[in-house]
Amino acid sequence: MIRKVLVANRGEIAIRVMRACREMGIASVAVYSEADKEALFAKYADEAFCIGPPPATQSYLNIQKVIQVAKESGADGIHPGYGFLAENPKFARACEEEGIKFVGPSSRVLELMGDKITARREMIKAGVPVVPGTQECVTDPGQAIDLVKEIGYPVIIKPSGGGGGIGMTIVSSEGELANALKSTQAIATTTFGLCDVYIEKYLPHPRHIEFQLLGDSKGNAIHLGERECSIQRRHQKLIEESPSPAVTSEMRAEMGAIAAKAARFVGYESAGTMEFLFSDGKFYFLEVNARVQVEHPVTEMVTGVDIVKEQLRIASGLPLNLKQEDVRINGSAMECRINAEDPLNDFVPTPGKIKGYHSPGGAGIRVDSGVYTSYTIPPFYDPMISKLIVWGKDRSEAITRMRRALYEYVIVGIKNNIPFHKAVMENPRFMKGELGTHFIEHETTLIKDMKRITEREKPLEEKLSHLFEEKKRIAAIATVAAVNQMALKPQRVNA
Ligand code: MV4
Repeated sequence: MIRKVLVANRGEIAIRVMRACREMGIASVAVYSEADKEALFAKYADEAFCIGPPPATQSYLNIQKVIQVAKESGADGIHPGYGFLAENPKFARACEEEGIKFVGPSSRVLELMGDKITARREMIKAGVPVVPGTQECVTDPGQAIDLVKEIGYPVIIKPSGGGGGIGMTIVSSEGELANALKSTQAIATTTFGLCDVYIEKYLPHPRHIEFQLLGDSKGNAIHLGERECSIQRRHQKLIEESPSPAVTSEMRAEMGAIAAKAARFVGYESAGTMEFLFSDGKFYFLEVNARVQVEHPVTEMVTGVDIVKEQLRIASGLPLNLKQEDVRINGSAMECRINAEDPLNDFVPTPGKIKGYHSPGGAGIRVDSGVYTSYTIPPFYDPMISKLIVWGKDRSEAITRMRRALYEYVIVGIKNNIPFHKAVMENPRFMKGELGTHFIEHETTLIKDMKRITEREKPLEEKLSHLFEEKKRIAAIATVAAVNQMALKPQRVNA
């Protein structure tokens, strides 16, 4: 068994990993930047080392420094969390060469999945359905025009070195193709250092559905069902849920089996996600996320599997703790990402000091966070405050609980996107499960709804900021506030 894990990350995911370590009797080592001296994760760890200045390039992305601290502290494993070095094959290789276990797939698999053209080709070989498109890198405009004649417009040009939506260009007619190809290659080169691009048929209104996978070092792989992540804005997911309202148990069994088989095919070790577009009842492979994801708790809530503990067991050479037939999807879970951003001002980041903080609790609620009262969210990183995850016996109960929890949540001092989540939780189409990747732009009433919600809460907010300054009876007040808010408008869900 791994005995000591260095967590090469920050914030809530660093704490999430350290909590799993603590339950397993594994010691934890934090590395933090100068901006994170007061962060909770650095205090939670058994040991903590400052590794450099605030910019991530000089701290959390500094491979040499992270490896050096791992060696000095005697860590025999490194968990990369998500983002930063999580899918960096060079980092995984450096760990392999130093004899430190990287808690994730091998550098070979990271390389294979990191190049999206290679990943697509591997998935085709493994029998996974992909979006109609090119199998090779497209370089020449004439060649592109010929290829798209077979696919048909509209198409989408994607950088092979990318993923997550950055630098993609939609092309609706042949006249635009040559220029679009050139500009996408240019963006690909500057953003990812690789000019390779590929072309796919563009699906106009898909749902974003991903399967959670676990593979061990013995060649076993299973799936833990799907998550629907259609509510996103500029490639940032805001709400995720499992199961997807669009997926039947037959479809889940069929696609999950295909995804797990593909994981075995490439020799996938650790936790990972296979991302699909879902359109007209069909799944199309997009890419593999070779890491534990932000939204993994949604799957943990409906399956009862601790995904991070499984990662640590797998990294220690142990086989999977469960078989496919042991996996049951129980009830419904949903996650709202609570961000320090102003949803009424184009979602601009609003880092700063949290003057008052009270998070929701009670039945079916989980809050993963790295903040506390009087903590200052630094401006250098992702402005996520917390993840609010709820479980319900069905989707309707999950939504009711999410509403209840959002109205209990008190964050004083910085603007945040709770009004956005409150507005979505009472959106008729959301309640019916009618989701798609263009949900936010299509639902034009959301802004008006957020304004109404914010106005309604103004008097309360003024009262709360005063009381929080006095630090008095915070929990009681938050509860009263929640009851008051709920009483304003009785809500019923019919999903
Ligand atoms: C697509 C697509 C439609 N058709 N691929 C966005 C995230 C990344 N993983 C893949 N993405 C997409 N891929 C095909 N063949 C639509 C998206 C997409 C998107 C693309 C460009 C700009 C905004 C977008 C928002 C949601 C989904």
